[in-house]
Amino acid sequence: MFKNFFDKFKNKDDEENKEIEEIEEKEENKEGDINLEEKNHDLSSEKEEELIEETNQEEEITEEKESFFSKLKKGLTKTRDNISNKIDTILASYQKVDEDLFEEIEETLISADVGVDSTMQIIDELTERVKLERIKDPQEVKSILISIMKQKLAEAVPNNNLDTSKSPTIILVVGVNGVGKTTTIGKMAAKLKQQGKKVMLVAADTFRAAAIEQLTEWANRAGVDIISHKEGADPASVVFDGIASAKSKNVDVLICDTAGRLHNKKNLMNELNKIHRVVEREYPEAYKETLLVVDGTTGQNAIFQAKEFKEVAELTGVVITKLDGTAKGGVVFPLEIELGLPVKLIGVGEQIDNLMEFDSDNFVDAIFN
Ligand SMILES: Nc1nc2c(ncn2[C@@H]2O[C@H](COP(=O)(O)OP(=O)(O)OP(=O)(O)O)[C@@H](O)[C@H]2O)c(=O)[nH]1
Ligand SMILES: [Mg+2]
Repeated sequence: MFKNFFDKFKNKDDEENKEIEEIEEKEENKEGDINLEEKNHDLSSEKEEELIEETNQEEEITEEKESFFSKLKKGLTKTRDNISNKIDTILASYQKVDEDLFEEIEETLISADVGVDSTMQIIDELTERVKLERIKDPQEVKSILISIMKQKLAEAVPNNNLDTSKSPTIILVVGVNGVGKTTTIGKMAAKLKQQGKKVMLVAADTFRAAAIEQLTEWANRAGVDIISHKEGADPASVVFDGIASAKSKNVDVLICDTAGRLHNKKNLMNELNKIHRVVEREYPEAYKETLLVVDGTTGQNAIFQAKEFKEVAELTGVVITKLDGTAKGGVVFPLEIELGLPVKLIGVGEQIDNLMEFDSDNFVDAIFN
């Protein structure tokens, strides 16, 4: 509307404007030389400022990357001690590369919960590469091992990204009790809110009142809305209400907490199916993620849970929590290599900002460097 208004005004005064422009042009040409000099001066100082700004931005990005990496390293201290330090000691104790050396590396990986299958694949490839590249010095084995571990993860899961760029997105968070579902949801909500997204939580773990209270606390901490019913309510109906509210408030990301305390697989399957049906029916336009949360300190148990949940739900990714408190960070490998599940986030502490995006190269670097 305003544009039309101004356009009209412009037409009316077009002739006058032309005259003024011509006069201004003449005047400008007169002062041409001086202005050019000034302009050049302005341009060079502008460029300088731009350069300084660019350098500052680059420095900020490098600093961010560094603080991300040091946070990751700190979170993985115990796993690093368990894998990297042991491997360093082994390599230092060998004069030449032989069968025993490979066996000791294999034992180390298995004891750090890398999983038998994944370890075998890694060791087979390591043996082959060492032979092919005629490696004689045990010290050179480490960098090859690192590159194989990165390669194996990248081949198994090319993309670990938790995609929240689409709006609306609905994330169902599942997992057995005590693994860290509610805490992870709180951390995720805070992160997404910081990115400028409108987030809403759904308390579909109606198993006990404390679960609803705990999620409400996290919603307050993160500064986002929450939809909840009373203890014992039908979880699918809470999700139904959550979707209705999300639609009316134009929410970008709706995150649903679910109960982990179900008696058996059939119960779990029924409840998750019911929730899925509601989501499909009421929110077909939403991009869906179903994240399984596993507790990193439980090692092989986490793998077992992932297998079970994979059978009853269409998982799009895994969150491994409590990696700060465990030397069993190796579980990433069987989850991705044996089960093909993308690890999308990792929990490295109880605080609101202790949730990190998973990147396989960074992960391997953090446990070896
Ligand atoms: N150290 C550490 N503790 C964590 C992390 N994530 C969660 N926790 C702790 O794990 C405990 C259980 O977390 P919850 O979020 O309540 O787990 P849940 O899966 O929702 O449990 P239920 O609702 O009982 O099924 C809490 O004490 C959390 O503080 C983490 O990354 N690191
Ligand atoms: Mg919970």
